[in-house]
Amino acid sequence: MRHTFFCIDGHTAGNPVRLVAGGAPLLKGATMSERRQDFLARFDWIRTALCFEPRGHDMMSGGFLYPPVDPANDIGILFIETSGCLPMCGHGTIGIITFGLEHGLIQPAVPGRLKVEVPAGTIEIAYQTQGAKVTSVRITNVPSYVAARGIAVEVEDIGALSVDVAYGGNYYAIVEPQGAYTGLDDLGAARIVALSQRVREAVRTQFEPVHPLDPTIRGVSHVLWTDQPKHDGADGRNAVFYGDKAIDRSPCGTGTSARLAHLAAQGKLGVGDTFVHESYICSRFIGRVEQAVTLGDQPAIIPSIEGSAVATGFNTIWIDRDDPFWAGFQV
Ligand code: PYC
Repeated sequence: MRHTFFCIDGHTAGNPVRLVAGGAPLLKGATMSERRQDFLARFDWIRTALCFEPRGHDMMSGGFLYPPVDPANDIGILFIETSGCLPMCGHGTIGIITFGLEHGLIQPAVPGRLKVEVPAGTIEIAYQTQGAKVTSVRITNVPSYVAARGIAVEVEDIGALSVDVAYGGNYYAIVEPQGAYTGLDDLGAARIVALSQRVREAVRTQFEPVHPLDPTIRGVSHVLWTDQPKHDGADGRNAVFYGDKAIDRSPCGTGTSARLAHLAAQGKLGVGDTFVHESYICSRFIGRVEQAVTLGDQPAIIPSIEGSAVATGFNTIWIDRDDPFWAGFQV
């Protein structure tokens, strides 16, 4: 038996995005969060088959378009990634919206603007075009906040670290330069991956954040290492670890949102301030603190992130049940 998925592949600021434009399963649920739970229960093999080797790789990420649950919105997105089905993915949204608009899969009610349902909530999009190309996408994201400060961890090969946890659509362990952590280039990619695995595990043994309004969103999934910017015009650089071995090639939309909430909570950013974030490979997103709000009883901000994406081609992917690796594998 063979399943066929028609995909538009590309990248946002260097990180892969696979928009699965044909083959999305019908999902049950009155919200995208409930549809996410249904997908995880019944269709997670589609995610592993499309994201893991041999059809994907450690960084693979993407999503499906769905009709919105609320007709006042334009579209729904369900994200898939090596790490699971994220509640929200910033680089994925920028790519999916770009490819969806460029290929006529998304029809905006108001040109230049979209309301998009994702499992973490409803986000707003403002986009610019030049001819048939989408040249920039700004996401006004879900409320973002700091969930914990100063979690002390002892990590093999780097020693004692103090870690904060912030939410920007996923929960991030945030590590600022301190002690033996002197900057990203001093660590190098292989060590960032190895240390991030340990930091995430050490934080998880002490603290499990739970979203104030949606208890299905819980737990630290990503690690964000902060650093000074490398180039003029940027305000900071990061390396974001996700899945088991990935470093985000983009500055990470939900990571940038979490970092904006983190800096706002420290009094280093206020409403209206922008923060140009460089990724590990020095691609950029422009973050901005849009609004101060509350989330449950937590002080929070509404951040926005702007970036752009490039489609690299169509990809018709078969998952053949006779293939010994039909559901994908990880090493
Ligand atoms: O851009 O939000 C993001 C993201 C999450 C994981 C990888 N990228």
